[in-house]
Amino acid sequence: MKNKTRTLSRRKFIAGAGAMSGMLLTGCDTELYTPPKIRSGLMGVSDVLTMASQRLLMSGQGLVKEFETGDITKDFPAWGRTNPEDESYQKLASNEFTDWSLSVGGLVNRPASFSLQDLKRLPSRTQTTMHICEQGWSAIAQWTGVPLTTLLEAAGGVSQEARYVVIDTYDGWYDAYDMFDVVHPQTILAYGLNGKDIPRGNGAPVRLRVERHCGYRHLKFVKSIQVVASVENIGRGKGGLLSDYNWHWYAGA
Ligand SMILES: Nc1nc2c(c(=O)[nH]1)N[C@H]1C(S)=C(S)[C@@H](COP(=O)(O)O)O[C@H]1N2
Ligand SMILES: [Mo]
Repeated sequence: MKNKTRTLSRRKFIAGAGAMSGMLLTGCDTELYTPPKIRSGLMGVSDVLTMASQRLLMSGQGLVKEFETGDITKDFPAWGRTNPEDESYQKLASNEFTDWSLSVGGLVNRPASFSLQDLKRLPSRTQTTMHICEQGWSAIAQWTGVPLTTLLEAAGGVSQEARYVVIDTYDGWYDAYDMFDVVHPQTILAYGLNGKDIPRGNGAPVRLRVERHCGYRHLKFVKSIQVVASVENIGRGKGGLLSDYNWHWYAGA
């Protein structure tokens, strides 16, 4: 956020619209997040992951509010891109994504590819959360998917140098997530929306849920995942499509 005042007034606007009333932590509330205190000074996230004791790291991280199923918004919007034109995507979609697979590469110990069935066989998490789009709407839905940490562990864990997870999608969006977001318990690769497979418009077959962030970071139509030490060589090097092209979500929205 370059301009704090405008960011805050934007949030006040959302609160004024009643979308965030009574909520402590929610999507977009990145300012409230304080990095956890770790006893022995600096400790690489990769160490923490390989020690399988992410709880130490996560203990300082708040969860966003989770709602009851009765709070779910009828007809969750399909917003932004709703059907990637990409030829390979269309081919996969025409076959119910049976041939879809997610490659997990880069700084993982055992690069691997996961089919939708593989993902569904891994331990899952279900969460009912409020999605807040920076363009002025919000809605509650229940998402089911694989925690990103679980997936990285299925790929052998990450190496010492790992700092970001970069996600590419079938409509050309990409973004990078730091390890605090990656190990956050509510960061999942979702394949279910309100108990059913995610519909095309909401990012079929798999979309990211990264609950503390605004709508645009919840990438849909996930294509591949790579773990990197730096975002220098990703896109134009600023860590995501929107930063690369100077699109600031609060500008004029
Ligand atoms: N790949 C991709 N991901 C995307 C978008 C998009 O156009 N393409 N739109 C973003 C925005 S701005 C929002 S608010 C949410 C919308 O998710 P929904 O369509 O499930 O409501 O997806 C985000 N992820
Ligand atoms: Mo959005």
